[in-house]
Amino acid sequence: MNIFQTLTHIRDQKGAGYIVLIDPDKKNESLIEQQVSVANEAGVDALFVGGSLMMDSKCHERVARIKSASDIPVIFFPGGLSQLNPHYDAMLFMSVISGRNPHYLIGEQVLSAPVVKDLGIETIPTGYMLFDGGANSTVEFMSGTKPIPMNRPDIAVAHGLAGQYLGMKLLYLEAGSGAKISIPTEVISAMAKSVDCPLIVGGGIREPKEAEKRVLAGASFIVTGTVIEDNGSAMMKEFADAIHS
Ligand code: 1GP
Repeated sequence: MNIFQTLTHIRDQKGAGYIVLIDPDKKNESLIEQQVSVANEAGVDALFVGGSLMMDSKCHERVARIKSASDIPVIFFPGGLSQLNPHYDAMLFMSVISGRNPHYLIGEQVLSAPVVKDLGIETIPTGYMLFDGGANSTVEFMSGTKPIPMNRPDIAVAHGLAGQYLGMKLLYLEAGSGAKISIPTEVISAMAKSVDCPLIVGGGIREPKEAEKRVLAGASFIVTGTVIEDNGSAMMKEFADAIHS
Protein backbone atom coordinates (compact mmCIF):
# COMPACT_ATOMS: atom_id res chain seq x y z
CA MET A 1 0.00 0.00 0.00
CA ASN A 2 1.30 3.46 -0.81
CA ILE A 3 0.80 6.35 1.63
CA PHE A 4 -2.37 7.64 -0.05
CA GLN A 5 -3.90 4.15 0.14
CA THR A 6 -2.77 3.89 3.78
CA LEU A 7 -4.53 7.18 4.58
CA THR A 8 -7.79 6.17 2.92
CA HIS A 9 -7.61 2.77 4.62
CA ILE A 10 -7.24 4.52 8.00
CA ARG A 11 -10.25 6.72 7.18
CA ASP A 12 -12.30 3.64 6.21
CA GLN A 13 -11.28 1.66 9.31
CA LYS A 14 -11.46 4.40 11.95
CA GLY A 15 -14.04 6.80 10.51
CA ALA A 16 -11.41 9.55 10.29
CA GLY A 17 -7.67 10.00 10.67
CA TYR A 18 -5.72 12.21 13.07
CA ILE A 19 -2.67 14.03 11.72
CA VAL A 20 -0.25 16.10 13.79
CA LEU A 21 1.57 18.95 12.04
CA ILE A 22 5.17 19.46 13.06
CA ASP A 23 6.82 22.65 11.86
CA PRO A 24 10.52 21.85 11.25
CA ASP A 25 11.46 25.40 12.19
CA LYS A 26 13.88 26.68 14.81
CA LYS A 27 11.06 27.35 17.30
CA ASN A 28 10.46 23.56 17.61
CA GLU A 29 14.10 22.57 17.93
CA SER A 30 13.81 21.10 21.42
CA LEU A 31 10.35 19.51 20.96
CA ILE A 32 10.88 17.19 18.01
CA GLU A 33 11.83 13.82 19.54
CA GLN A 34 9.35 14.17 22.37
CA GLN A 35 6.48 15.12 20.04
CA VAL A 36 7.19 12.26 17.65
CA SER A 37 7.56 9.72 20.43
CA VAL A 38 4.18 10.69 21.93
CA ALA A 39 2.59 10.63 18.46
CA ASN A 40 3.85 7.05 17.97
CA GLU A 41 2.10 5.93 21.16
CA ALA A 42 -1.01 8.14 21.17
CA GLY A 43 -2.80 6.77 18.10
CA VAL A 44 -1.80 9.58 15.73
CA ASP A 45 -2.15 8.25 12.17
CA ALA A 46 0.46 10.37 10.34
CA LEU A 47 2.65 13.42 10.67
CA PHE A 48 2.52 16.40 8.35
CA VAL A 49 5.84 18.22 8.28
CA GLY A 50 6.24 21.73 6.91
CA GLY A 51 5.73 25.40 7.56
CA SER A 52 5.25 28.69 5.74
CA LEU A 53 8.49 30.26 6.97
CA MET A 54 11.82 28.76 8.13
CA MET A 55 13.93 30.99 10.36
CA ASP A 56 17.20 29.08 10.00
CA SER A 57 18.95 26.60 7.70
CA LYS A 58 18.37 23.39 9.70
CA CYS A 59 14.98 22.33 8.35
CA HIS A 60 16.40 19.27 6.52
CA GLU A 61 18.20 18.04 9.65
CA ARG A 62 15.02 18.37 11.69
CA VAL A 63 13.01 16.44 9.09
CA ALA A 64 15.64 13.68 9.21
CA ARG A 65 15.25 13.57 13.01
CA ILE A 66 11.45 13.39 12.70
CA LYS A 67 11.68 10.54 10.18
CA SER A 68 14.17 8.63 12.25
CA ALA A 69 12.00 8.86 15.40
CA SER A 70 8.67 8.17 13.69
CA ASP A 71 6.78 4.85 13.43
CA ILE A 72 4.01 6.49 11.37
CA PRO A 73 4.05 8.08 7.89
CA VAL A 74 5.95 11.37 7.59
CA ILE A 75 4.28 13.45 4.90
CA PHE A 76 5.62 16.71 3.49
CA PHE A 77 3.11 19.55 3.80
CA PRO A 78 4.95 21.98 1.55
CA GLY A 79 5.63 25.53 2.55
CA GLY A 80 8.07 25.83 -0.31
CA LEU A 81 10.60 24.19 -2.57
CA SER A 82 13.46 24.80 -0.13
CA GLN A 83 11.92 22.29 2.32
CA LEU A 84 12.13 19.38 -0.15
CA ASN A 85 14.46 16.58 0.97
CA PRO A 86 14.66 12.77 0.82
CA HIS A 87 13.36 12.09 4.34
CA TYR A 88 9.61 12.16 3.60
CA ASP A 89 7.46 9.07 2.92
CA ALA A 90 5.17 11.11 0.65
CA MET A 91 4.19 14.68 -0.05
CA LEU A 92 0.97 16.59 -0.57
CA PHE A 93 1.53 17.90 -4.09
CA MET A 94 -0.54 20.98 -3.46
CA SER A 95 -1.99 23.81 -5.44
CA VAL A 96 -3.51 26.78 -3.62
CA ILE A 97 -6.79 26.53 -5.54
CA SER A 98 -8.54 29.13 -3.35
CA GLY A 99 -6.11 31.79 -4.61
CA ARG A 100 -5.38 33.46 -7.90
CA ASN A 101 -1.62 33.73 -7.49
CA PRO A 102 -0.12 31.78 -10.42
CA HIS A 103 3.08 31.08 -8.48
CA TYR A 104 1.20 28.96 -5.92
CA LEU A 105 -1.26 27.55 -8.46
CA ILE A 106 1.44 26.13 -10.79
CA GLY A 107 4.78 27.99 -10.53
CA GLU A 108 6.15 26.37 -7.38
CA GLN A 109 4.93 22.96 -8.63
CA VAL A 110 6.87 23.29 -11.89
CA LEU A 111 10.02 24.25 -9.99
CA SER A 112 9.67 21.32 -7.60
CA ALA A 113 8.55 18.58 -10.02
CA PRO A 114 12.00 17.58 -11.36
CA VAL A 115 13.41 17.50 -7.82
CA VAL A 116 10.48 15.39 -6.64
CA LYS A 117 11.08 12.96 -9.52
CA ASP A 118 14.75 12.75 -8.69
CA LEU A 119 14.00 12.05 -5.03
CA GLY A 120 11.28 9.52 -5.95
CA ILE A 121 8.80 10.84 -3.37
CA GLU A 122 5.17 9.67 -3.61
CA THR A 123 2.98 12.63 -4.60
CA ILE A 124 -0.62 13.07 -3.45
CA PRO A 125 -2.44 15.69 -5.57
CA THR A 126 -4.11 18.03 -3.07
CA GLY A 127 -6.26 21.10 -3.55
CA TYR A 128 -5.44 23.58 -0.79
CA MET A 129 -8.27 25.91 0.15
CA LEU A 130 -7.42 28.73 2.50
CA PHE A 131 -10.29 30.23 4.52
CA ASP A 132 -10.33 33.39 6.58
CA GLY A 133 -9.62 32.19 10.11
CA GLY A 134 -9.49 35.75 11.44
CA ALA A 135 -5.83 35.71 12.39
CA ASN A 136 -4.07 37.09 9.28
CA SER A 137 -2.28 33.75 8.86
CA THR A 138 1.32 33.43 7.73
CA VAL A 139 0.19 31.38 4.74
CA GLU A 140 -2.17 34.17 3.63
CA PHE A 141 0.68 36.67 3.67
CA MET A 142 3.31 34.37 2.18
CA SER A 143 1.07 33.01 -0.59
CA GLY A 144 -0.25 36.48 -1.48
CA THR A 145 -3.76 35.07 -1.78
CA LYS A 146 -7.14 36.11 -0.47
CA PRO A 147 -8.84 33.53 1.75
CA ILE A 148 -12.39 32.27 1.18
CA PRO A 149 -14.89 33.89 3.60
CA MET A 150 -16.04 31.42 6.27
CA ASN A 151 -19.70 32.32 5.69
CA ARG A 152 -19.69 31.32 2.01
CA PRO A 153 -20.15 27.54 1.72
CA ASP A 154 -21.26 28.12 -1.89
CA ILE A 155 -17.85 29.55 -2.81
CA ALA A 156 -16.17 26.69 -0.93
CA VAL A 157 -18.19 24.03 -2.76
CA ALA A 158 -17.46 25.60 -6.17
CA HIS A 159 -13.71 25.50 -5.42
CA GLY A 160 -13.95 21.94 -4.09
CA LEU A 161 -15.75 20.70 -7.19
CA ALA A 162 -13.20 22.44 -9.42
CA GLY A 163 -10.42 20.71 -7.47
CA GLN A 164 -12.13 17.35 -7.84
CA TYR A 165 -12.64 17.79 -11.59
CA LEU A 166 -8.98 18.79 -11.94
CA GLY A 167 -8.08 15.41 -10.40
CA MET A 168 -7.19 16.30 -6.80
CA LYS A 169 -7.15 13.24 -4.53
CA LEU A 170 -7.56 15.26 -1.33
CA LEU A 171 -8.92 18.70 -0.45
CA TYR A 172 -7.35 20.59 2.46
CA LEU A 173 -9.75 23.02 4.15
CA GLU A 174 -7.35 25.34 5.95
CA ALA A 175 -8.22 28.10 8.39
CA GLY A 176 -4.51 28.90 8.82
CA SER A 177 -2.20 27.94 11.64
CA GLY A 178 -3.31 29.59 14.87
CA ALA A 179 -6.68 30.60 13.37
CA LYS A 180 -9.16 32.28 15.71
CA ILE A 181 -12.04 30.63 13.87
CA SER A 182 -11.65 27.06 12.62
CA ILE A 183 -13.55 25.78 9.57
CA PRO A 184 -17.27 25.79 10.52
CA THR A 185 -19.20 22.53 10.47
CA GLU A 186 -21.65 24.11 7.96
CA VAL A 187 -18.84 24.54 5.43
CA ILE A 188 -17.56 20.99 6.02
CA SER A 189 -21.01 19.42 5.64
CA ALA A 190 -21.77 21.44 2.49
CA MET A 191 -18.45 20.28 1.03
CA ALA A 192 -18.96 16.66 2.09
CA LYS A 193 -22.42 16.58 0.46
CA SER A 194 -21.20 17.91 -2.89
CA VAL A 195 -17.61 16.76 -3.32
CA ASP A 196 -16.28 13.19 -3.42
CA CYS A 197 -12.62 13.87 -2.38
CA PRO A 198 -11.71 13.16 1.24
CA LEU A 199 -11.53 16.40 3.25
CA ILE A 200 -8.59 17.35 5.45
CA VAL A 201 -9.58 20.01 7.98
CA GLY A 202 -7.11 22.09 9.98
CA GLY A 203 -6.32 25.45 11.49
CA GLY A 204 -7.37 26.70 14.91
CA ILE A 205 -8.69 23.40 16.29
CA ARG A 206 -7.90 23.54 20.01
CA GLU A 207 -10.32 21.09 21.65
CA PRO A 208 -10.92 17.38 20.98
CA LYS A 209 -14.67 18.07 20.98
CA GLU A 210 -14.24 20.60 18.13
CA ALA A 211 -12.34 17.96 16.18
CA GLU A 212 -15.06 15.37 16.78
CA LYS A 213 -17.78 17.78 15.55
CA ARG A 214 -15.84 18.32 12.36
CA VAL A 215 -15.52 14.58 11.78
CA LEU A 216 -19.29 14.20 12.29
CA ALA A 217 -19.79 17.00 9.73
CA GLY A 218 -17.77 15.05 7.13
CA ALA A 219 -14.05 15.66 7.67
CA SER A 220 -11.93 12.61 6.79
CA PHE A 221 -8.75 13.89 8.45
CA ILE A 222 -8.17 16.42 11.22
CA VAL A 223 -4.88 18.28 11.56
CA THR A 224 -3.66 19.99 14.72
CA GLY A 225 -0.40 21.89 15.12
CA THR A 226 -0.44 24.89 17.45
CA VAL A 227 -2.45 23.27 20.25
CA ILE A 228 0.19 20.55 20.58
CA GLU A 229 3.08 23.05 20.43
CA ASP A 230 1.38 25.21 23.09
CA ASN A 231 0.08 22.57 25.50
CA GLY A 232 2.57 19.75 25.15
CA SER A 233 2.02 16.38 23.58
CA ALA A 234 -0.32 15.02 26.24
CA MET A 235 -3.38 16.19 24.30
CA MET A 236 -2.58 13.98 21.31
CA LYS A 237 -4.26 10.93 22.82
CA GLU A 238 -7.40 12.94 23.67
CA PHE A 239 -7.58 14.18 20.08
CA ALA A 240 -6.93 10.72 18.64
CA ASP A 241 -9.69 9.19 20.78
CA ALA A 242 -12.19 11.94 19.87
CA ILE A 243 -11.41 11.72 16.15
CA HIS A 244 -11.51 7.92 16.00
CA SER A 245 -14.75 7.53 17.99
C1 1GP B 1 -1.96 24.60 9.72
O1 1GP B 1 -3.96 23.31 9.56
C2 1GP B 1 -2.73 23.40 10.20
O2 1GP B 1 -1.60 24.44 8.41
C3 1GP B 1 -2.81 23.36 11.71
O3 1GP B 1 -3.27 24.55 12.26
O4 1GP B 1 -1.59 25.14 14.01
O5 1GP B 1 -3.89 26.09 14.12
O6 1GP B 1 -3.49 23.67 14.59
P1 1GP B 1 -3.05 24.87 13.83
